[in-house]
Amino acid sequence: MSIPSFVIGIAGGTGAGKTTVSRTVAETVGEAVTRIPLDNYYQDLSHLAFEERADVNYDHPSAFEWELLQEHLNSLLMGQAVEMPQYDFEIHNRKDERVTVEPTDVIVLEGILSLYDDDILEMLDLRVYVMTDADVRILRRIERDVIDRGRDLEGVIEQYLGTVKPMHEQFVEPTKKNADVIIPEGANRMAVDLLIEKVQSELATDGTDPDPELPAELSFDGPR
Ligand code: UZR
Ligand code: MG
Repeated sequence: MSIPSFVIGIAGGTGAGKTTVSRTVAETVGEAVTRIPLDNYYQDLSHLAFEERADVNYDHPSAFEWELLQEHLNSLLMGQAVEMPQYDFEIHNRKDERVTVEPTDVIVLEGILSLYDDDILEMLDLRVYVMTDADVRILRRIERDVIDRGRDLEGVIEQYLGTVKPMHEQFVEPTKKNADVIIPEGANRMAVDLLIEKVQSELATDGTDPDPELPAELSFDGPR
């Protein structure tokens, strides 16, 4: 177990490629990286019937349990393990079981509104926005929801036009201005490689002085 030294947030619209980018980073760098999908922090809606849950606006910030996410990130940053909820898209609800997540050197928070909440933004060392054209995103979304999540095409279109698109424009897209880096197209290999290099260099300098040989006024931590 370790105290995380580098926390990355990866935001962007549905189908932008956020999960692919963060999975590629996690798989390439290895076990020093822990992925926190924002999807797992959708509110617990067990008190609602399935039909009511299907009608919830999951693209609005109020759909997420921000306090729990903050609490978990804080715990991880203090070196404590958390019991992370799991989300089931087919039933639009949290699963009963949670998984234990141990803190590692690098944490990657990934989800549509990862760059939305001020308190969360403060915890992030690197803020990334994956920017993919809306037509590509809706095609991916149709493929994923119809094939992987057993939804029908009409429902996907209705949801997209009814909530996904307007909420994207109102809440997700504006968070682009909070980003340090914008990745055009999720699977952009060069951008992902640069991200991986950055993570690896952070791991290499973890907890050490940038260059102990340099006098303080010349080191990066010294006065500018
Ligand atoms: P990503 N979502 C569902 O479709 N059902 C749920 O129960 C919970 C979430 C969708 C959500 C959002 N929107 O667009 C998307 N709707 O999951 C976010 N409508 O996931 O970032 O992987 O696309
Ligand atoms: Mg995803």
